[in-house]
Amino acid sequence: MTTPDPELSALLHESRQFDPPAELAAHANAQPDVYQRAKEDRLGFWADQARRLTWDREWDDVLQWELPYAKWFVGGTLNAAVNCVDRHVDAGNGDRVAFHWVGEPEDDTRAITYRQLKDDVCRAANALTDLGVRAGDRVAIYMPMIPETVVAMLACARLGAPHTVVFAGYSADALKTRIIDCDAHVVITADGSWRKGSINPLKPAVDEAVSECPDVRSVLVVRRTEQDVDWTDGRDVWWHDVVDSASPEHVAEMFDAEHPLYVMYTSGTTGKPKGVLHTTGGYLTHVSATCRLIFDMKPETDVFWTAADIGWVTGHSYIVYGPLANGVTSVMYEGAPDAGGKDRWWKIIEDYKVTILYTAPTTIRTFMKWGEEYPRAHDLSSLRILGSVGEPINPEAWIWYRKNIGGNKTAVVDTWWQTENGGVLITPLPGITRTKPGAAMQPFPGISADVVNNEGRAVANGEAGFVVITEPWPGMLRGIWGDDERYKKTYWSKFEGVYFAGDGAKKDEDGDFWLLGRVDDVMNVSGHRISTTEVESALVSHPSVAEAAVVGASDAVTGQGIVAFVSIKAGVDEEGDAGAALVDDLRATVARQIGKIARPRQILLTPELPKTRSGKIMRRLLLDVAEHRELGDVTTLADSSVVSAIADQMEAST
Ligand code: 6R9
Repeated sequence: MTTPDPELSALLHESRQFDPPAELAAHANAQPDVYQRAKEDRLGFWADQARRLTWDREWDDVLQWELPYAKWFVGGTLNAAVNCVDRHVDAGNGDRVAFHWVGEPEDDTRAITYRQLKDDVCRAANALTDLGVRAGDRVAIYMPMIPETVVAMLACARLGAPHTVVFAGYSADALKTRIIDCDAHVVITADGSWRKGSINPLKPAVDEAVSECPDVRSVLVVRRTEQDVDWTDGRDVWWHDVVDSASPEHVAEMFDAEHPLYVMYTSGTTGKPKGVLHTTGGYLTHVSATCRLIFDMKPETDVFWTAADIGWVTGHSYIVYGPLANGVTSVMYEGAPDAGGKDRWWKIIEDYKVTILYTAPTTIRTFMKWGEEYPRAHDLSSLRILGSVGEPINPEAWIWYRKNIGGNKTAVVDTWWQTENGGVLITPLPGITRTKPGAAMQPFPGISADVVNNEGRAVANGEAGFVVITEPWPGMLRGIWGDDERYKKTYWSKFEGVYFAGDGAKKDEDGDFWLLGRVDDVMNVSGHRISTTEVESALVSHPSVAEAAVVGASDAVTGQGIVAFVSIKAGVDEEGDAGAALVDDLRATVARQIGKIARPRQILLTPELPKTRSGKIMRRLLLDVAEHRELGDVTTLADSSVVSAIADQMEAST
């Protein structure tokens, strides 16, 4: 691992700055004294945030910290679903819309009030109880972007049964691995999902996955796309049969603040995904506070839209738990950004008068490619805050976003965080921060972050290094499911006593943070984290493949694009059509084992891969090749002619 080179980053030449919009600043939930308050009494600040939730019993201690294990709000009890739903109804806001749900087919919309959501969550909790789900049991959720997905998650939370939501773009194999790893006995899914006007079947993937999960006893199926599905009697049950008829009365049990809320799988540097564990009180405090202070949520007037998938942590924290804990109205959209036209999003914003939009740079770059005429055709004047998350946002994309979507008047918040963090850690505050396009600026109040060099010492302003979090925070992961050693090794062994994020960053002359991307082998494709090892393993599983090396090459649209270098076994025909067919087959293999999102952008069939003398594949050089750069240092190679041959081949192929 090398320290990121700040000179490689064009970000450094960015000098534009933007003051917070005056109107926003005047009424913002976060006023400038918030930083000072949190600095003077960090735990007191977090306790104040926690008090905005409804607790059944208040905690005895805000924090107990035994490195690397934190317990927050120790002794406190609460129920996450009650905090997200019931208490808003009890406070007289039952008629407020929780979700304006927009289906992909036009005119397929639903408005769900907090009262309806409460009834649905209670029904689902009763139905799950009938299926034998008890506090502590894990439930796997493999669902499209429909309201039932939120209901399913909250029903699990209500029962204290940690959910594990598996992104519906993942394959049967990926689903199986996750079900087995967290030992879920119940799976919730749908017949299919809509994607650009066609049906993407989900139930067959669940059938395939579950055929190898002997402990799964129930599959609860929502009818969404209405095509025929195979049915296993005694195991499969329709949601409309058991949930719709269940009682809307359910008395929620209160759980310890540290009771597990969910497990979310994310890629690590080895092939096996990590089950990141989040618990209840600290997590809910963190996501609720960040919603209120970063997105300045005003439940009476705001319409919030996180345009992300629920299967990503961003969906968990900023579609489900954070906005609902604040009692705000959200938009939830089922489909692709260009379903029904390249202006679909802008039409949604106009129709629902969305005030806050949160999305990823990869999507913003796609919109840039499509052109300004699409947003221009709609009235987007309701917007007041734009958020970005998932990867570094290029200054040009930031400026484009603010100008074409924000009408040059909104605040833009570039929020840095990770699945492991639970909620945002480094970000501007929209009514306070003078923003710099491309910079995530400063740690959120109550968060202690720094940039350190190889020795773990804080770098001076103007220098780059590794992002570390130096104090525990409420939304932090509590471990990796079933793998304590990996938890310690991945996050707490690189530098003593601090959390190692795996990202590079630079602190500029003012001490503001500019994130520079991952320093390990995790790629970021359209905001999805995919490990190089995972894709390599899939490729190598193909009978014709000898070896594979995968790199994430920078890509103008997706952030990184997967480029695979594959050496095939002797005797396998790779000339002409046979080679093309093999490449197709390899892409299909990756799609099957991991998901379509992991299909390489380019596969180069090469006779050999460049290796060190000790046999390690030199991905760094392959990245140079994939990005059409001069080759870096080749002196550690066993045979340097291998990589120059690959470079020639790459130039010939593009
Ligand atoms: C929330 C989320 C985490 C990785 C993280 C970093 C990258 C996220 C970023 C950003 C620069 C930002 N990342 N936000 N990089 N600026 N604003 O994305 O979680 O899927 O776990 O990914 O994403 O590299 O380490 P997750």
